Amino acid sequence: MRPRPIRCDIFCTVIDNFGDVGVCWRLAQQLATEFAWQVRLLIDDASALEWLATPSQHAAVRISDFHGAEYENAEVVIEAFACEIPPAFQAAMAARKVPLVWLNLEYLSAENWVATSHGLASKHPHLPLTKYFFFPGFDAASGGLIRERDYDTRRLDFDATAFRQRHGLPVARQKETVISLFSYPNAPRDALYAAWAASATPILAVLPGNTDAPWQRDNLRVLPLPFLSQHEYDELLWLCDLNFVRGEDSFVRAQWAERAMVWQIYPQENDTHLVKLKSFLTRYLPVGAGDTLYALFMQAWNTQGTPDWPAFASQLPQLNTHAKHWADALRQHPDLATNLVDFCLTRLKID
Ligand code: TRH
Repeated sequence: MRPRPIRCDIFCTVIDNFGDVGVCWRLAQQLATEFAWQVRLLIDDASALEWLATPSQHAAVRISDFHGAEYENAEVVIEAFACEIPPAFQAAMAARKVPLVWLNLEYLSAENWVATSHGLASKHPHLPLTKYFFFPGFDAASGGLIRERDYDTRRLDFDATAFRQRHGLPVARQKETVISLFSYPNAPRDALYAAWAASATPILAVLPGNTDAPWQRDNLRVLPLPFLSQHEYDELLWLCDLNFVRGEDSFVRAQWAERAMVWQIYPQENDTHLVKLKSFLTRYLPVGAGDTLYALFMQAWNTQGTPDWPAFASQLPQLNTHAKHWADALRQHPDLATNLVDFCLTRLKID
């Protein structure tokens, strides 16, 4: 008799922006299509899925409202980003006769403490339940990064010309640098636009998720695009010579894209995000390169400074080579969904 598929509930609340839903949707898709798990996404605001998901993806994952959903005996329950599963649901989990695995999927961080926190167990204060902390990360001591099995195939099949036509990108000018720009409103974009306009070679900036009209100033053309599906957003990252990304998920996708990238980290109180930014740069850059033009540019981008575009642009070829080596090194570790499945099956005592 074939074993019954693992049932998995993923709880997600959308705090702001799209990272929470973006990560949960990717994970849900992977567990369903690559591991044949029966996945339900319990979410308080599914509106972003209208543009983020492709129509065919909807068949793979069931979507329920976060509040009031009944426990259906799932073997694995994932609470994304400490979103607090409703108490009645927790009580129903505790009443299950056979043990289940309850995970809290945490935010991505490059900080060293992740290695000692990943996989830690925490007993529920009064119910017979244990919750495990599952940390994404950049090395083997963490839960890894989301990366789909078909990522390389999709990339090989990517047709840049068709993408340009589909999204109305203008005919490329000679020596044009194509840049995607996805940032928070407080990024010093005007300073960058001024530098791009004054650039010696032409620049096309593509702004996904932006409803402004296209505009042009000197050597800069700016093309806003509607939000793309996650699949098409990957394609945009592959198309571009440089990608500005933010938060968590687009940041990871830009790394898989093997292109130079500039990251705007999600801002936190007391500037704790700047510590996290530094931890990432320490990992990402070769030893002793903490004060390179690249690090300075990224710091300026994250602190409303004035990013030195000409200096940065002169490093672009080396940065692209580095991005490839970085992705090669990351690929040596299993991806997050594979790690998560192993973790759960071990605890469920299933081979
Ligand atoms: O939207 P974000 O700023 O999300 C943030 C962060 O995740 C942050 O850590 C979290 O605390 C906060 O949300 C609540 O950036 P992020 O993480 O890149 O998420 C954007 C998602 O949208 C990602 O899945 C990529 C996707 N996307 C598209 O699919 N198409 C697009 O056109 C664009 C611009 C993004």
